[in-house]
Amino acid sequence: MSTEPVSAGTARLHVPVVWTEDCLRHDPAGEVWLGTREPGTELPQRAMAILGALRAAGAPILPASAHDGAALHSVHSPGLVRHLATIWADWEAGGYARDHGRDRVVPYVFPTAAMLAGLPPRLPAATHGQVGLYCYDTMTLVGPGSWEAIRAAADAALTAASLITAGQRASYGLCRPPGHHAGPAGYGGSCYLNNAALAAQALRDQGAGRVAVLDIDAHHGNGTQAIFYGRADVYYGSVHVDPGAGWFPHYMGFADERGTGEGQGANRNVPLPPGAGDDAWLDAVSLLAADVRAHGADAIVLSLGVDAAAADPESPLQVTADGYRAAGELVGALGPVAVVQEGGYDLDSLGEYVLATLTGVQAGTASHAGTASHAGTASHAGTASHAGTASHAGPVGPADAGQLPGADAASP
Ligand code: SP5
Ligand code: ZN
Repeated sequence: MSTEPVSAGTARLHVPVVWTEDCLRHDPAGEVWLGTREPGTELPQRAMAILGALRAAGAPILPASAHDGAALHSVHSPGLVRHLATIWADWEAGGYARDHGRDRVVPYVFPTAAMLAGLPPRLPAATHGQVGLYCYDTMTLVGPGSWEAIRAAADAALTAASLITAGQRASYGLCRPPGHHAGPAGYGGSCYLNNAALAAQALRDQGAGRVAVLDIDAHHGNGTQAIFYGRADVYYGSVHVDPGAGWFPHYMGFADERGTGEGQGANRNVPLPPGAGDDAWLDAVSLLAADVRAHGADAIVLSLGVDAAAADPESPLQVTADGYRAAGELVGALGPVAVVQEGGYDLDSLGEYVLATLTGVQAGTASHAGTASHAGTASHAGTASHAGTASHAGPVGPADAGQLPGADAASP
């Protein structure tokens, strides 16, 4: 190994990549934007592009292990989970596809506050009415294989979290569909279940006293924010294109959203103007990293969207692959990191950007190798001699497991 020539471009990636082909089964077949069906950008080829780049870099690829439905209820309402699991079968049984030419599930009535005028939402009798209770936009379609992929993505994130608990310094869940726009009881933004939130909650349940979710997708992770907004034990920090400048998710992601109750101060949004590049973006990541150090975290979940890339069609941010590598290093230095894939839609550069980020995470985590109190137990080729566990006072900040609210604080 020491005789192997290593240059920046060819360094091996040792971060275990969790992947299951079921993630390819979701075929949204476009998105309805402003009333018109468009081809959409959340394609199965995204996952293949990422997988190809990571495989070429020598990363170990591990299968996701299956988790039961109850694992999904740790951050989501049973109603949402049941809806996602059954809506396609109901849609087919209702003849919407066969008799009416509606080949995907799309809502058309939404129980907004403006409609309900204070009344509680009921579960509509009609299948086509029910969709709007759970799905908050028209861009997040459900089809025949969607549920299998949604489950697989959640499994990948949960497996990545378990690897951290077992002692890995870094892990990566190649999740598709993405998750950070999915909230406790609702989905949208091409997201169905919140993979990163599931990973964060799993890390808590497996012994991490405090967890931080850092979100560097180009869009604000409104779902993750909503899930943890009232909690001090899971910090959420996000850098994203300013929703106040007209960008999705439009209604959330502003700088004055700082958490509520016990969670006051444990939420931080750094909105950037359209056109912002590496300098402003990395300043924001540094600010969030400092916030995590001040707050304390035994484990980190990195919501990795690479749609801040200059070439990405879905965001006006102009971040380079070097910028992402630097961000990965900053985040990796904070503690053990479970990386979870979010957005990123430029098929030509996606793989390069994810690899750059994971390479940075790997370098960053090397800076705290051996600082934790006992060696890890995970045994994957190429990742040996890692120290660190999520269940002990972590490499950063105050550790205070035991005084913090438990998992039930997140019950939707
Ligand atoms: C996970 C993630 O990155 N979700 C982002 C969802 C944001 N989608 C916003 C779509 C806005 C409309 N797209 C414009 C297409 C123009 N042809
Ligand atoms: Zn995004």
